[in-house]
Order: sequence, then C-alpha cells, then structure tokens
Amino acid sequence: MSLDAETLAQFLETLDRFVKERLIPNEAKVADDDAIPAELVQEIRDMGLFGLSIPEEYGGIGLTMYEEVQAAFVLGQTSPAFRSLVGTNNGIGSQGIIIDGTAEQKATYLPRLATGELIASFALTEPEAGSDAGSLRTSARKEGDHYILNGTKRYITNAPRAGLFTVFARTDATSKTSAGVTAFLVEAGTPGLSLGPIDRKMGQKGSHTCDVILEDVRVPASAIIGGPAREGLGFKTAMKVLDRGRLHISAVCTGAAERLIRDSLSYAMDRKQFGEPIAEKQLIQAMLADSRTEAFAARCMIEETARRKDAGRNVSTEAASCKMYASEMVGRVADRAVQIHGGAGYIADYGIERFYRDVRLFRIYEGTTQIQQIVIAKGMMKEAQG
Ligand code: COS
Repeated sequence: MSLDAETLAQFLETLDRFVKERLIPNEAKVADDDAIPAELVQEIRDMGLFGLSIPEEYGGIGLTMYEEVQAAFVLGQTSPAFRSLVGTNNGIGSQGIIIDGTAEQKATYLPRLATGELIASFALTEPEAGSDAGSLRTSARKEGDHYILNGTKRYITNAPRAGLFTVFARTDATSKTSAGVTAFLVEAGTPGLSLGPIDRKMGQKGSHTCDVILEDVRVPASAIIGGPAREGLGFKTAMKVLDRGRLHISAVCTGAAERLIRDSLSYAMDRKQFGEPIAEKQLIQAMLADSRTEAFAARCMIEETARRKDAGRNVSTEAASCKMYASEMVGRVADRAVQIHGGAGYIADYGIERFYRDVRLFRIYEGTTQIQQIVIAKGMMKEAQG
C-alpha cells in the first residue's frame, strides 16, 4: 500500500522531529553506555518504527520501497545504532517471511515484529562462510518430520535481543554450494540454541552482535520459511531479502552523509582561521562541494531504484550499485568531515570521529563492496545474454 503524499510528508516530518529532538541528543550517551535507554526503545516502538516495511494487515505501516528509503534517509541522520535496533525487524529479519513465508508464519510472527515486541535476526554468516554465503556449513539433518540443526553463525546483528532467528542451514549434505540451503525460523529458547559473548566492535556502540550456536536444535518441517516445499530454496530467499536490505542500507548511508555534510558546513562557517571562516577557503569549499554532489547522486540513484522496485522490476543489479556507491560515498564524506573539523574531528566530544567509525561497517555488511561489484558484473552479463 502506498501512503498519499500528505500522509507521507507528515510521517517524515514527525520522524525528522523525533530524530532531532530525541535521538541526536542521546547519541553520546548511547555510545558511552553501549546501550539504548529503555525509554527510548519504547518511544521508537510507539512511533511504529519496528514495522515500517511490514504490511498493514499485520500491524505494520506497510511503506513501499520508495517510502521506506525516504524514512531511512531521515533515520540515517543519527547514530546508526538506532537504525540498527529496528533494522532487522524491517529488513533482513522479517522480509524472508514477508517474501516467501506461509500465511501461518506471517500471522504468527509479523504482528509481534511490527510492534517490536519480538526482535528478529538473520543468521546467514558463519565463521568460514561470509561473502561466499552459499558455502555455509550449518547442517539440517532430517529426522522424520523434524530437522536437527548444528553449526555456528557469526556477527549476527541483534542476536542478543532476538526472539526469532532465520537460520540458513544445509539440508542437502551432498551439496557444497548454495543449492541445498534451507531457511528455518528458529525461536530463541529452543533447546540447543545458545549465544556467544557480545562482540567488541570498532563502532556502532549500542547495537550488538554475537555468535549464535546451534547444537542439536530440533525444529519441525513447518519451521522452513514457506513450508516443506521450499526445502533447498533458502539461498534464493536470502538473496531476495538482501536485494531489499541493500537498498535500505544505501539510504541510511545517504542520510548519514547528509548529516555529516550539515555538521561540516556549520563548523566551517563558524570556525575562523586566517581572519575568516574556513568555509571561505576554496580548499574547504572543494571538500564540501564534493560531499554534497556525491550524496545527491546517491539519493537520486536510490530513489530511482526504489521506484523501479515498486513497479515490480528486478533491481538486484541497481540495488548492488546503490549499496556500493552509497557506502563508499559515506566513507569519503566522513573522512572529509574529520578533515574539515581538523583537531575537533579527531576528538570524541564532537561526535565526528564516532560517525567515521560507525559508517565503516556499511562497506562490509549485507555484502562487501567487492560482493556488490560481483553482483553488478554478473547482472550485466545476464542482461547481455538476454
Ligand atoms: N534474487 C533471487 N535469486 C537469486 C538472486 C537474487 N537477487 N541472486 C542469486 N539468486 C539465485 C540464482 O539465480 C541462483 O539460482 P539457480 O541456481 O537456480 O540459477 C542461485 O541463487 C545461486 O546464485 P549464484 O550462482 O549467483 O550464487 P553464488 O554462490 O555465486 O553467490 C553472491 C553469489 C556472491 C552474490 C552471494 O553469495 C552473496 O550475495 N554473497 C554475500 C552475502 C552477504 O551479503 N553476506 C552479508 C551477510 S548477511 S547480512
């Protein structure tokens, strides 16, 4: 469903006010405490942010892709930890169910995901399978009408809070590729499922990842996303989920870049050296102009790709282009922001160095830049072959 223009504008305005009045003032606290205060989590819940992309019939807001990227541009303006809290429920944690799930799976999980009462995680990556996701080793051995899951998943975002995991496991032991991988819905508390210690990361404090360990975890065949008929089709589910996730992340990158540009401009217009604001210096102007142009280019390509996706077109190649460009772009913008802020850029009190560390992840997760290049080139060859 698509919101009318006025409703969308109102929603984005409310979200923008919330980001400016509640989230930005709490950024330093979240980073220092490595936690989002419980009252803010509740406010985020009350705003409906856990269910942005979950259909209205299941209690979400049901934004189209174009509307979702508009919301992500706004949410990207603050610490990525806030976006990360709601990110898995809107993206990789729920989309598998929305795209390929059974009616029963949708009815069971989506309403609670939409409210944030239940947090979902996407358990694909393993100690020895990251970029080569199809080579995963977690096994799912069939036993009657159940499967027994064994393996370890690594760097799983929101796992410490999650009540539901989409676990990708190999149901066909004879295959070593993406064929024979199945997506299972596994609830926290299922015997044999445990978590490793919380990972200590470079940035994004307040957002947590950890290992998910599966030791003889027994789940019914009905836990396969889409039901038993989708055994062996889990990798395709993962790829479809990532197509959407990559576009969302691109918009978050662009929001973060726009925030850093705003902060850099304001600092440059205020800070005086050689008798005038440094914004008057052409070498500073060059950095500001490059950043502004690149962020604008990212915004345009993301909006266009979102429109194409809403029109039902396959946008795997474009989504990968957006993810590659926007995540690399925000890295350059963050680097220039540190440079424009000079000494202040390196000092924690200004928050610029925190963003510099936070945005580094964008070039890595939901597929590295190098993986996006592979997806783009493969897409080009496919198009050329007709
Ligand atoms: N939508 C639907 N199906 C897709 C798809 C997509 N976007 N991309 C691939 N597929 C299908 C292919 O059509 C193919 O199906 P067939 O075997 O029926 O032809 C199957 O999936 C395997 O595709 P492919 O051969 O391209 O897979 P590869 O093993 O070569 O892997 C990459 C492709 C590298 C692109 C993939 O492994 C990948 O995206 N890796 C990165 C994973 C990642 O992002 N990890 C981050 C952690 S998760 S947050």
